[in-house]
Amino acid sequence: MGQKKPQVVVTRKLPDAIETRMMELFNTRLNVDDTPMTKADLVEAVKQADVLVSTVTDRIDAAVLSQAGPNLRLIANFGAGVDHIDLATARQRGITVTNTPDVLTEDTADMAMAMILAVPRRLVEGEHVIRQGKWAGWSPTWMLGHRIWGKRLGIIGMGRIGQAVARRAKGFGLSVHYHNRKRVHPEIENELEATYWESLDQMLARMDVISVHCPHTPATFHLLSARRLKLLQPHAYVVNTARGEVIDESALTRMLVKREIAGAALDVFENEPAVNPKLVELDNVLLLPHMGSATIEARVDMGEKVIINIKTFVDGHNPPDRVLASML
Ligand code: 8YV
Repeated sequence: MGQKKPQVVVTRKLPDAIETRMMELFNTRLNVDDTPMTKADLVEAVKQADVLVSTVTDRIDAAVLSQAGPNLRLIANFGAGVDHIDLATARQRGITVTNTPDVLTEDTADMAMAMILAVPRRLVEGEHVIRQGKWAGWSPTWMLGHRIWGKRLGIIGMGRIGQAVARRAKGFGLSVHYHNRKRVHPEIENELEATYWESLDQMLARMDVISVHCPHTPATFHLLSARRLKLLQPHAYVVNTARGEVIDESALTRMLVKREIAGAALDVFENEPAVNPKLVELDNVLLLPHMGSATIEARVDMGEKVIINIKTFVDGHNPPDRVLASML
């Protein structure tokens, strides 16, 4: 006789192939019209589910978890970042949390690299000129941006994605600098020809481009504070594909408005999907709607990871991508 299938509640629409496989393997409740769940929906979901498949748009805080039914044993997050889940409360209640690292590394790094190139070379501005019918023809001194080759890139957070960005940056002739809680292995440092800065403040003051790749945790909230942003050189660019909360968005916006730094490329924001309206008015800023891992390949692979995490967990094993509060 087969094992009883777990009740799995999926909070958002996932790729078809993933949903179909989940329907085969588990008692799955899908969200086919993809309406983001309200707090009340989430409470209902945690009451019913053995396993909750969450995404970045679900705020699974202590208030939600306090209403979880006795059966909720696993939150299998679709995504690498877990800052929307109260991990401490989950642990207290004996709920395991898993995520989907690795499979989105290369795509997110591609997006970061594209953003590192796009603002200094004014890609979006140029495109707008043509679409608005304002191109009067080539001129030797018009639409000049800044060279990337030979400049210094400061990476904040040298984990998987930070390293993948560093490899790309090397190919574009950038010299790689980084700040991380821990210095990475000398072999990796050598391969990337990367310079470690124990002091983030010192690194910020010397870089041409800063790219953020650390998770959002209590320790990294507003890591790029108003004070630290002031350390940047006036010709510096800031790129963020990690989490909006790592940068004080209001302070960054004020500096961009006053042209105290050269520009920014942001794929993530403090209050998504809201974007500071002042940012939208600026031409030295590229704004993207949290698209870092948005390839069909990444989203299918993320779904596969979710399935593997659930399957191993319900079969009584440690799921491969357990998130431990001590990792953060
Ligand atoms: C995902 C992300 O799209 O994985 C992450 O942490 O930020 C994104 O790439 C999102 O989290 C899916 O839940």
